Amino acid sequence: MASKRGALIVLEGVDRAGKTTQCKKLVEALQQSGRPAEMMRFPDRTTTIGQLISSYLEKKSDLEDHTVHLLFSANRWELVPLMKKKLEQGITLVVDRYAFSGAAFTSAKPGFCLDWCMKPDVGLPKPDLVMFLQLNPAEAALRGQFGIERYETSAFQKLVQQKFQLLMKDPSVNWKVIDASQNIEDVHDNIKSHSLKAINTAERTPLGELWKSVS
Ligand code: 2DT
Ligand code: MG
Repeated sequence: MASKRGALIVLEGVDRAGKTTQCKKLVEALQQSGRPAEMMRFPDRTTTIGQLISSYLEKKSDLEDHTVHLLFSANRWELVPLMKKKLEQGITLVVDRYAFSGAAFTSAKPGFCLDWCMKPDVGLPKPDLVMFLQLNPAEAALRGQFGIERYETSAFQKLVQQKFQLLMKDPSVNWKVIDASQNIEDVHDNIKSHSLKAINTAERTPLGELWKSVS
């Protein structure tokens, strides 16, 4: 029996916008309303590739910039079989960061163009919905200091934000910008209503392939 597939829902945004909190709340809300849902996050630091990435982010090791970019992508590809299986089983996946973070972060480094950065992720399962949690730097600063991991500086985050703005111009991706400066519950309600729509649409639409039109 062909059952209804789950939706692939991604949350993106700059540091401290509340992605992880909102992913957890969304999964809980979906489950409580009787919709099977699970959370995933990228990088997934639990795999062998993920451990290389984690050590790089913690500055315990150095990796050449192209190399680490490809590892982030490989870390998504290695989970694709599992993601597809879960979606086919009707489970909605709520994902904390995806290929958009991959392209935005690496292309914020000197010498990288957005196009090259997108290439390794072309053909990944295409999210049914990508919500960008928008928070301006002044408001982000009120939420506390940056951490000590790689990329956690205001100068770099500003460049990343600009790259996200470019990625959001792509009409082949279902982007929704969420005002992350509201309180947690209001942001959650907003995210939930977009997600419920996406889940309904996904039930009668085949899973797409990301950035396939990129030449
Ligand atoms: P967390 O703090 O969310 O664990 O992210 N990053 C992430 C990349 O540079 N490329 C990618 O493909 C992904 C998914 C963003 C850890 C950092 O890793 C960055 C922040
Ligand atoms: Mg972080």
